[in-house]
Amino acid sequence: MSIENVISSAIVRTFSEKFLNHLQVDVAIVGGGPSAMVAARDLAAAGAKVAVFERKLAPGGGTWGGGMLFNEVVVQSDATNILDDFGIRYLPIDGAEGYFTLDSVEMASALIYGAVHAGAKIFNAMSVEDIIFKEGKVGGLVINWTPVERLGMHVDPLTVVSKCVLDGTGHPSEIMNLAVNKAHIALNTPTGKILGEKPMWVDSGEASTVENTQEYFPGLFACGMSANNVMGGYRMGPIFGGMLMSGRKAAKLILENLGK
Ligand code: 48H
Repeated sequence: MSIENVISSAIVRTFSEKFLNHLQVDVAIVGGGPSAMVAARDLAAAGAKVAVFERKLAPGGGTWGGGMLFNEVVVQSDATNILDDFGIRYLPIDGAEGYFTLDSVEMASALIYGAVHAGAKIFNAMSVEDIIFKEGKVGGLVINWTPVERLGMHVDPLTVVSKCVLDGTGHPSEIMNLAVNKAHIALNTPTGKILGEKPMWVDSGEASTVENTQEYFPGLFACGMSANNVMGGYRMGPIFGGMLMSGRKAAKLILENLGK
């Protein structure tokens, strides 16, 4: 066999095995942002079978760009234990006790590595375009390659069956929107609908991101900015402690749901 064939065969075989093995999972996570990466790591570390579907080539979501492309972010002391779990370093901010800066590239890469190393499988360049909704229950995701989505190619999708779905799609809450607008699900919000993100208020946004991380319909959870958008929380700019704590809370709630 030629080396060219060995390389191609090995890639096709190992990818296919990985993909086949994750067409049915405990938890299907949409989006590979910071909240989702923490959730994926905690879930996988606790023994759940986890697949993450990320639209872009690189997971990490809004982490990489820091604040306005200055590639540093801020995390508060409530969340430094999560940074420690991932081996992410941070520096105190002079005159602002309890707040730290960290390199956003270190954070993004460490979160991704931590999730994968714990056993979560990340499928990048795959977009979630719909949910499975059978007999009133959310049963998983409908996926397609992002280039297919971007080029508007008429190609039918494939599916991933899961016990729980976690919407980690950030500001647009894409899965919750599908749940409300296509499945006509009444979410666990005051109106049953998506309340919509409010303007910036750092402290409130940080607290509400964690509070709003919950199960919004049986088997359907939201974390990070998606949860905040669903429940009408304030935005907070480039402070990421709330995202990390939201991911941890989502994992805890889902593990309880799975009985793990
Ligand atoms: C596959 C998808 C789909 C889809 C979206 O926005 P994120 O970084 O996620 P969070 O909520 O963990 O973090 C939010 C944070 O980055 C942020 O924006 C903050 C703190 N903003 C504050 C402010 O004031 O603005 O990542 C979401 C990820 C992205 O990578 C998307 O590409 C991906 O989800 N995604 N992947 N299928 N349908 N929709």
